[in-house]
Amino acid sequence: MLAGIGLVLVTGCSGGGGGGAASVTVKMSEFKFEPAQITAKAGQPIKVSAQNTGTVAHNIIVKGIDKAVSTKIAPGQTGMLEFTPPAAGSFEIICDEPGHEAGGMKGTLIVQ
Ligand SMILES: [Cu+2]
Repeated sequence: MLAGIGLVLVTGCSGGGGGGAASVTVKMSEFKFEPAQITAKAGQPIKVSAQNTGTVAHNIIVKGIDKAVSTKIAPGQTGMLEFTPPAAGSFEIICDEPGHEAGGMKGTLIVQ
C-alpha cells in the first residue's frame, strides 16, 4: 500500500551508483534551515545536501546520530551528509556555529 504523505524528497542528479539512498536538499542561511523538518526512514541511508545560501559559514549536525555531522560549510558551498538513521524517532538538527542555534538555526529530522 502506498501512503501519500506530504514528504518532499528533492532528488538531485541521478548519476549516483544506484545506491538507492534517499536524498534531500536543505538550505542554510541566517539563521534557519529550509525546510526545517526533514523525514527519513529507519535503517535506510539518506543523503542530505546542505546548501549554504547565506553569507556566513554554517554547519549541520543531527544530534544523536553519529555520522550526521558536517564540517564547516562556507557561503555558497554545499556539504554532504550521508547516514543511516538507526531507529525511529525525532532528532534535533542544529548549526553549532556560535549563536546560530540560539538565533533559530535548528530543525527536526523525523525518522519513521
Ligand atoms: Cu549557522
